[in-house]
Amino acid sequence: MIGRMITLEGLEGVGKSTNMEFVRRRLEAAGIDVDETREPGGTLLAEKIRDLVLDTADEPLPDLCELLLIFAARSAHLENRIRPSLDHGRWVLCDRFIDATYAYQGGGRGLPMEIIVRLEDWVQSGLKPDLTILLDTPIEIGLERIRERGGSDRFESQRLEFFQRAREVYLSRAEQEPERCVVVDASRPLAQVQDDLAKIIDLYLSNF
Ligand code: T5A
Repeated sequence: MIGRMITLEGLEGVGKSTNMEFVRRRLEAAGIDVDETREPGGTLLAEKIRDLVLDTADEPLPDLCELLLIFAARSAHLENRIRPSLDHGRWVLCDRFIDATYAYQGGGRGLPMEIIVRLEDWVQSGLKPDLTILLDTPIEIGLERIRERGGSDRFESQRLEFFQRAREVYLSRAEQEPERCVVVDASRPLAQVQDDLAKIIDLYLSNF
């Protein structure tokens, strides 16, 4: 039996981390063995790369270098964790994956999409999430939630236009791949967001 891969995506503060546990529990309640992970990160090596990408360093991180680090982390994550889990029939639940790369490095940073397409082909060799839930809010709402929570990393200090471009890429990818992506309005109260998540997961499971 081969496992399935589900990703949660969206901009800063939309509620991905908050809802990961909810989705995991819903899957586990259906008897599914879940491997919950995140990107960048998910293995010891990939978490070290995550620190390089997120920490505000003394030396500027060029955009292309950032992109390559993210794919380097993904390569370790895929070979050392995601593929082995899927091969053992586990379901991988991942906080961000390839859509974040198109949104942040392609949309936000403005790197050519063709480079990302080529790296995706090379690193992922066709592996894509089976289901992606895009939590979407107007940018100001997510950033306000982050401000209330306190602390910020290299991305959270970007300008509004960066997130506007990233959001447009997220939404356009979801529109182009409706069989894989579901968009949830995450600006509503958490209980309503989780009602939608429960329905999405139950519908997905009903197809097995
Ligand atoms: N990145 C990642 C790339 O640039 N390219 C890539 O390819 C990949 C994979 C990762 C960074 O890496 C970048 C993007 C990211 O900037 P991260 O910390 O994993 O960083 O991701 P963040 O989005 O920064 O994580 P956050 O924790 O900031 O956002 P979440 O997880 O979406 O938000 P969450 O769940 O922590 O919630 C934020 C606050 O809002 C509240 C929560 O209680 C919390 O206080 N909240 C709500 N409040 C009211 N109503 C609701 N519905 C709420 N939902 C949550």
